[in-house]
Amino acid sequence: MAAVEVERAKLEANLRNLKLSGHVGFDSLPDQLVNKSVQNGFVFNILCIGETGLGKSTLMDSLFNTSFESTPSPHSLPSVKLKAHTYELQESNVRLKLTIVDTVGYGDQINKEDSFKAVVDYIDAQFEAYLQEELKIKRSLSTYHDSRTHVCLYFICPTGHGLKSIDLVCMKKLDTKVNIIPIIAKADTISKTELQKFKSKIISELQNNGVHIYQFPTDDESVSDVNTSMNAHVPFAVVGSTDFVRVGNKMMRSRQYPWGTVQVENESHCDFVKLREMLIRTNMEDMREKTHCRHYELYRKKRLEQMGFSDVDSENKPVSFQQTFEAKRSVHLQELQQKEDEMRQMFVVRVKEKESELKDAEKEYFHNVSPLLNHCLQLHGKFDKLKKDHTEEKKKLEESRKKLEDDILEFNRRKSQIAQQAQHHTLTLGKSKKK
Ligand SMILES: Nc1nc2c(ncn2[C@@H]2O[C@H](COP(=O)(O)OP(=O)(O)OP(=O)(O)O)[C@@H](O)[C@H]2O)c(=O)[nH]1
Ligand SMILES: [Mg+2]
Repeated sequence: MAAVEVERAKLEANLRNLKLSGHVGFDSLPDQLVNKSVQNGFVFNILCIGETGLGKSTLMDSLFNTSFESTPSPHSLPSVKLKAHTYELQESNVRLKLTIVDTVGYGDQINKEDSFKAVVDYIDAQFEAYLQEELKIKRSLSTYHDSRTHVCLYFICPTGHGLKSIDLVCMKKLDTKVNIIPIIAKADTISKTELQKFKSKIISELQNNGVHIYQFPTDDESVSDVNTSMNAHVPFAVVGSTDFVRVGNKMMRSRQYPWGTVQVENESHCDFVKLREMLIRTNMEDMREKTHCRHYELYRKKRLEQMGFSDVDSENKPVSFQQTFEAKRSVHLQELQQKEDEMRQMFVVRVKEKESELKDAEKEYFHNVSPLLNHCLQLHGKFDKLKKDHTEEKKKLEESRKKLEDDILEFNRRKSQIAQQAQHHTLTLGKSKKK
């Protein structure tokens, strides 16, 4: 026996039953509870899963005897989506915040393998939102709008041929997350004898595939008889309508055909009244409770375990939240330290690698580039020497040219001088001859 259970058994052994000698007043506790609940109002969330045009919106209008806004969906959507609408309803002094979630495009895709995914994700998202609110330090659960799905009405096509695989797959995925009530939609399209066979076929298919649908509770004496008999009528064959036909002096919700009228609220025509009775009038609170205590609890347990929390340690001894947190923290710090060491080692290795790469590059430089550079330097020296020689040569040539030019000038001067002298001599000779 675990230590906690031993402790509890000890406490119970010390309990004494006492009889009060007069009226104290705590017998008013249930009334206090009722008053408080009425003041706060109630929340109820319905998820309608069914193929496009199967009568989901019409049935909701019929169930709550009102007209919720709705637009028909096309058959061409590439994937399934969920649409939620919330309404504030009031009956006598009881306020109900009702959310109706509808599948849009369900069963319209060629590949229906993932049709259930959008639904599962939606339900999980509502659980997660509630869990996050619950885990907050400053939480306000009393004013929080609880959007967890309390019931899923699964609309079955009135084919008369049992369930489609999409129905079985989807219900199987959802049966641990939500209270499923399967209903046969548009039941006015099936004959009475066919309907009985159809119902039995659906139930046996659900059983054979291990799908757990919601059972109306039979542990409460006040409702156990009615609930037991109603459990035998599931799946309810329902008809919905937005039209009213006068029957006697009353306007009745009905569907009129050339051959007669189907009255929605007539129990010999369909199971609509049974569904309304079970869903709204008798078991609404049970569904709210099962959602919180069974389905949400399961989700919460899985999520907290995923996060690494547990009520017991590896030796099956109870551990507190703080101990788990501290253990997780030290593991985390160790991991961080290990990562830091690994990174440091990696850094050292990388630096060494880079150093050896640099050395190799240096070696290669001296091996290949340096001789080239030497050769270049030699060439450069030779070029400088040649340039110097060339300048000197040029200078010498320039001097010789200048000297030559001077010589030519001198020569020309002398030549003209001699020429003048010669002319003068000739003239002188001529004069002397004439004499
Ligand atoms: N025969 C029959 N027709 C019905 C019933 N309920 C609704 N319809 C008709 O089916 C058509 C579609 O009904 P809706 O209530 O819009 O169906 P829905 O599932 O909400 O459709 P989407 O939102 O477009 O997917 C309408 O023409 C309704 O009059 C029913 O119980 N029997
Ligand atoms: Mg609709």
